[in-house]
Amino acid sequence: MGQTIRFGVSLDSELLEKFDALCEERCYQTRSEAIRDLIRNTLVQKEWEDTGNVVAGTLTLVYDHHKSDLAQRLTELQHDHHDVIISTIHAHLDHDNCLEVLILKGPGKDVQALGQKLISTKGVKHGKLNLTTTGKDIM
Ligand code: NI
Repeated sequence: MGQTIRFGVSLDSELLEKFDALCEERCYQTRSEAIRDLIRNTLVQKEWEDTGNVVAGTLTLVYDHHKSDLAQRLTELQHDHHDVIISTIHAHLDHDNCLEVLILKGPGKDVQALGQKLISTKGVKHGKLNLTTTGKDIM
């Protein structure tokens, strides 16, 4: 971790008002902490865009396990990509619906491709991939 540097930011007053309102809404104690989070989020996003980097993330899927061979197809896809799946949690939401959360880690392009394959599998009602970083290069 480097030393802390103070720097000034020039900003339109209306934009600053909106930013301060956002800081309050999101419970930031100081503008600095909010700006640090914004910078970190942008750096994390850049990491995923650079698809060769290793990313971590979760994929949430909701599906009806009665739908033809859907559960089996999802399991097969997961076995085909076991190298990027760290863990899977399955919850039976109700009589029909299942919720699955996959914890993923691997090259950005592989994690995103698997996420897209699973989400677009016919019969999946909802899917969302949330990517983050291993944090290795971010303070
Ligand atoms: Ni289930």
